[in-house]
Amino acid sequence: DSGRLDGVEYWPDELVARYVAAGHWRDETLGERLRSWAARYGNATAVVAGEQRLSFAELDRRADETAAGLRALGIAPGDRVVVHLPNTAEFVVVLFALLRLAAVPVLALPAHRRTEIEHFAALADAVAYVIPDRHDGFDHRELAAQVAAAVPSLRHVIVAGEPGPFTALAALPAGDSAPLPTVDPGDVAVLLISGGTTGKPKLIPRTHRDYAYNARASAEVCALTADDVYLACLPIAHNFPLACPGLLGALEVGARVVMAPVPSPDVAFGLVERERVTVTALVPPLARLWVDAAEWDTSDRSSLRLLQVGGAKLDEVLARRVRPALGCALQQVFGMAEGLLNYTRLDDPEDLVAGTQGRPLSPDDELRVVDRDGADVAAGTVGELWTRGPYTIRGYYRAAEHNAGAFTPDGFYRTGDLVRRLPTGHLVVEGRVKDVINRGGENVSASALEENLLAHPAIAAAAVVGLPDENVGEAVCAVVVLASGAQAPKPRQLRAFLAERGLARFMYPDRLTVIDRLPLTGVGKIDKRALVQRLRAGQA
Ligand code: J2J
Repeated sequence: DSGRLDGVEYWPDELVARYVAAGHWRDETLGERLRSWAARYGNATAVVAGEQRLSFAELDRRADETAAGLRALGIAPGDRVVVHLPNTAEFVVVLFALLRLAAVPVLALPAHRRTEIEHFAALADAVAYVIPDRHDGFDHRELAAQVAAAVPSLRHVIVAGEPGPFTALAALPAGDSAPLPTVDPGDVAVLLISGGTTGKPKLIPRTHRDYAYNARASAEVCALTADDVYLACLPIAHNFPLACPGLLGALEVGARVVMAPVPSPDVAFGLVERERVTVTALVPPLARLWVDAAEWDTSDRSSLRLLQVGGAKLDEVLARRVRPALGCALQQVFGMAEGLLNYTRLDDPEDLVAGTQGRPLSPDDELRVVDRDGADVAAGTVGELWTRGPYTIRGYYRAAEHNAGAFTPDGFYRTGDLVRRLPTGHLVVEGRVKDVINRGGENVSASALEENLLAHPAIAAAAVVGLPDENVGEAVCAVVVLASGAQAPKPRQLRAFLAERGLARFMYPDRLTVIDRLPLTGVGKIDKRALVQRLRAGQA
């Protein structure tokens, strides 16, 4: 097709036929989905952000107006546009406007800064950059000036708010009512950012039909209906709150989406009470804050029925505290922006919900658990997860060289995640392939040690990393955050504790560092890369 973006690996014809025949892939584009939602749900509230409330019909109209304005600026089908907006109504309007123009949003996280934004903008040859004026104490217009100076393809900076020297989103040229371009369901809809905490982030091309399926099937697994109210706590540009089921899945069924400006319980609990929120999604460090805060916070959370937790391994002890503390069900989600989503099901027994990271969303998700040589491991043993399916990409955007290693010749994505598969099909995440520390020839699993450290009553959070060491090659460094009011365990006490738990001696940390808070990624996962940098610089 002439409309197809370059630098994208599309699915082979036989799989296209299969996913279409199965009914997963429909003749639908995300921009057109909004039109049918507006027809069906009309004046019902679609999006709540601060004091703004947009109905489905208003959202539809504003998306059209903004699309016309962006087109009048010169943004054309296939153009890439870096969208760097926090959880606001503008994010939703701009997203659908670009989708309708067949322009491709690159969905940056609010926490991204110059290094990341310049990398995305240059890699994608972005023509425009959409920003808030200020957010979280940071002036995005200053960043935009630097990015515009460094990236020659960038022609427009569009500002939600006070524009400074740039173009205000609220004052785009009027545009005309010429028909919008026809968009092919197999075309790239959005470029997501990869979550990997090693190496430069990659761009992930998601097509209209695969992403629509991703959202629709996720809404079904969560039994989402028009009576639900979804609270977007995590940054909305991230795959989890955007489409799992998130914003897109909620709108698909006529549910309302409430944008939380920050995910902390002091703000979010107020929104839960005010808007009668039924569902939300968090990463584990936030889930811990919520569960702890629920012990003393008296706001009314009785509307909550489901808390999704994913993005990193959820400690089983914390998992079991969710229902007693928050009065709602837990759903574990092991997902990735590259595609594959695993969910625990609403009717799964408690042990599976607390102790596993769920099972694949689609009957057409293909999973292999393999050893170092790429051979399938025996059932129930740990190996690397490889996957292929109706909403898993076949390659990163403009990354042919990297793709040769990250994907198999027959199109499986090598996730880099170590998992164990139970007879029920549920997966238990056992760490990352690269998160294994080679200590004098012994393999130390960072996640296994973290799990044991977290069992210590004085330890509230833990991250284990390897650091170069003259004697053992890589030393095992445990960085911990103490529980409030707790004393750091003495090395001898900690060793005795780990021995008591049956941990092999070579797994004991060589170094224990106590820190006030662990560095987090843009979506709120523990950022091990930043942690290693700090440790090497002697700052932790
Ligand atoms: C352990 N590791 C997990 C889990 C993700 C839903 C939920 C999460 C993401 C996400 C997402 C994990 N236990 N429950 O996109 O839609 C780690 C794995 C995985 C990587 C993907 C969604 N859930 N992970 O986190 O693209 O290592 O997506 O490969 O940001 O996070 O990161 P990301």
